[in-house]
Amino acid sequence: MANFQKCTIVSPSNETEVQWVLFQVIKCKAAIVWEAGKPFSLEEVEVSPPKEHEIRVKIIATGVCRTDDHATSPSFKEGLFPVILGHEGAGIVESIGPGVTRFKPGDKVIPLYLPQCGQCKFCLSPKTNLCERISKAKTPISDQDLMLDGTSRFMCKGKQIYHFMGTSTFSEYTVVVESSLAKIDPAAPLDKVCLTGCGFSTGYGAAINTAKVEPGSTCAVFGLGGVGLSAIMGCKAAGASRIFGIDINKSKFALAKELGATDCLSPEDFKNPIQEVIAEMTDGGVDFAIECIGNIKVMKAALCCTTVGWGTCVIVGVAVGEEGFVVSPLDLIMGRKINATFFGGWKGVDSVPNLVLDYMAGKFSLDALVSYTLPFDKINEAFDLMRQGKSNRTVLVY
Ligand code: PAD
Ligand code: ZN
Ligand code: ZN
Repeated sequence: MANFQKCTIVSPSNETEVQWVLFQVIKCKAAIVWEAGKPFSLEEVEVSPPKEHEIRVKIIATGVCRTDDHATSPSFKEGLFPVILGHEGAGIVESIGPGVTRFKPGDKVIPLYLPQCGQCKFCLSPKTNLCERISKAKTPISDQDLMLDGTSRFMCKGKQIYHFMGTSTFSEYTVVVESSLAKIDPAAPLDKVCLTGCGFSTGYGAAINTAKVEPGSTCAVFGLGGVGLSAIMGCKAAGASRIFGIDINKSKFALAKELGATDCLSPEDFKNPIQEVIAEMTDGGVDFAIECIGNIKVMKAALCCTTVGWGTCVIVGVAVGEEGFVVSPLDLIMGRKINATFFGGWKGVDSVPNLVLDYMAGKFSLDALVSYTLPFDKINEAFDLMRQGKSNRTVLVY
């Protein structure tokens, strides 16, 4: 009887029933990247039962974020392969491991790539949303390639497959640690609120929590993908009076304006560098600039388009394989500030359930960010749409 437990299980058709179940390996569909730079390969994987303080989740929907694309790039040196990527998912708890108290089968949940253990010095401080479980990672997206016991819960063709960011939502079933999971409202539509698992929360929080955009201020958001458009929503919610949306892809401008941008600019339309153009239009520079691309040159431009005295630049974009950029001490002495955000500054276990409720109460739109909803099997098409600049977010449903 050692492997049998009485528990509520969720069937593939999402019905719940109480059964004595043998905690067994589940065979399901997943998208594996076998080598850097290679497309996603749809495979049948074996997903082990959750161990102590772990939860096995049936993923219902997952967004596709640029960070997953960075992680497949050969220039991302810390990447481990074969891997199951995906970090913007929503699902239903299928089974729980020993010691789990906050969740039960059937709960609707969002996996969190930035955990909140609730006990470490970072979790206990209101100054950061970092958690010790991830604080020693070389890069924010290199950690949690395996579970805490140093093993994987995924096998395919006899090989161990790496996890990604502790979430691996490109698998129909995934296993996550209890502190990497937020419980959300049972009525939440999972094919929309999955965006609170990354893109929306990051951009919106970059404006509200990290930049701390003020009423009546001027803002510039560089990059109008899912993250940048969410930053525009954040600037608007914070009461900014003028919001520049900057992108080289002008097809992004209409939605940016709908969501709150007052001026949309393409750097390619001007002879002068975009930071000079913005400074001229704003009497010396904006109060807040937010970089949502992951391009070192644009990060520098974002800093330089802020006003001396108090201009704040927030970096959101992840630049992989890049050296960094030089900041002149004079910029800092003249009062410009530079900051960056990890998951929009939110402590996920506490905040994501509230963001979901705010969405359900109509405080902001996630629907506008979803350019396409596709079946999971079309994952490579979803990435092509992003690379071609044709989508802000594609949501894949299982
Ligand atoms: P995306 O690729 O959907 O959007 C990027 C946008 O930038 C596109 O609209 C591009 O056209 C535009 N763009 C590209 N180059 C330029 C340029 N030189 N000048 C102006 N515009 C340009 O990406 P996304 O919205 O999914 O993600 C944006 C970045 O944020 C990306 O680097 C991702 O890795 C990072 C990210 N960071 C966090 C975090 O916690 N810090 C979380 C989520 C995503
Ligand atoms: Zn992301
Ligand atoms: Zn912690």
